[in-house]
Amino acid sequence: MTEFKNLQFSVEDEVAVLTISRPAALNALNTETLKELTVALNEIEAMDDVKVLILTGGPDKKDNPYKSFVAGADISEMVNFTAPEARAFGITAATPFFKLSEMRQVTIAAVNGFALGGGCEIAMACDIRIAADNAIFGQPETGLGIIPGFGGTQRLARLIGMGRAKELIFTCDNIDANEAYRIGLVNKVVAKEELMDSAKAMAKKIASKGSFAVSLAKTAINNGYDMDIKNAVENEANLFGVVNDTHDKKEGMGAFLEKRAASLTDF
Ligand code: CO8
Repeated sequence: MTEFKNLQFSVEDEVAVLTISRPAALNALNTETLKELTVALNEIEAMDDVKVLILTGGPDKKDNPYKSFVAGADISEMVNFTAPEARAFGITAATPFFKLSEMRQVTIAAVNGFALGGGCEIAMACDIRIAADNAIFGQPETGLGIIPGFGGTQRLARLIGMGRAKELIFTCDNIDANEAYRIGLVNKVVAKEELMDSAKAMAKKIASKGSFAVSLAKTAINNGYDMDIKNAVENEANLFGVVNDTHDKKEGMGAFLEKRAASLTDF
C-alpha cells in the first residue's frame, strides 16, 4: 500500500481498516485527503486478501479516539473557493465516495464521534454504518450558507426518506447515535469502546460467506435501487445466473445436502 499523509491502513484476517487521520482538523476532508482516498480505495479493491473494508476516523490532537469520525469537508479550504473550484471539489469527492459504494468488497463505516456534513456523507457512501454510542450526525451546510455537496442531498433521502432528510438538512439539527439508529441512518449502535471489535466481528462474519456471492449481491442491490422493480429483478436473475457456475455454489449447496460445514473460497 502507498504511504499516505492523511490515511492509515492495516489488514488482518481478510479485514482491512482504513483510518482518516487529520488530528488537527478532526479528520475534515480536504482535496489532498480525497485524492489519497481515491488511490487507497483502488489499491484495496485490487487486494485479493481483503474481503471487507472498515472506514473510521483517527484520534484528535489530544489523542481522543472517540472525538471525531470526520467533522466534514475542510472549511478552511472551502472558504475561498470560486464556483468552479467548489464544483471541482464535489467532483473530486464523488470518485472515492462512489468507490466505497461500488467496490467489490463490503464497506463498513465505524463512526467514532462527529460525523458532520461530509463526514455524515462519507459514512452514507459505505454499505453499512456502525455508530459508537457517542457519535453525532448532522448536515450543518445550510447554516454555513452552502448545501451538502458530497451526495448528501441524495443519499440521506434514500436512506431515511425525503421528509426526514429535508428536516435534517433544512434545520441543521444534529442527532445522536440512538436517534440515527431509530430513523435508519445507522445499522447498529455500540458502546464506543466496543466499536472496532463490533465492526470487525461483523466484517469477519461477512468475510466467512462466499465473497463472490456477497459481491454480486452488493451489485444486485446497488443496480436495482435506481431501476423499476421488473428490470431490477431481471438484473438480479442475470447475476443469479453468473453466481450459479461457481465453486462456492457447488460447495455451499453440496455441504448443506451432505450435512457438513461448507468450505467456501472466493469463487
Ligand atoms: N474543517 C476544518 N477544520 C475543522 C473542521 C472542518 N470541518 N471541523 C473542525 N475543525 C478544526 C477546528 O477549526 C479546530 O481547529 P483549531 O484547533 O486549529 O482551532 C479543530 O478542528 C478542533 O475543533 P473545535 O475546536 O471546533 O472542536 P470542538 O470540540 O469545540 O467542536 C465540532 C467540534 C462541533 C465538530 C466543531 O469543530 C465543528 O462544528 N466543526 C465543523 C463541523 C461542520 O460544520 N462540518 C460541515 C462542514 S461543510 C461540509 O462538510 C460540506 C461537504 C460538502 C462540500 C461539497 C463542496 C462541493
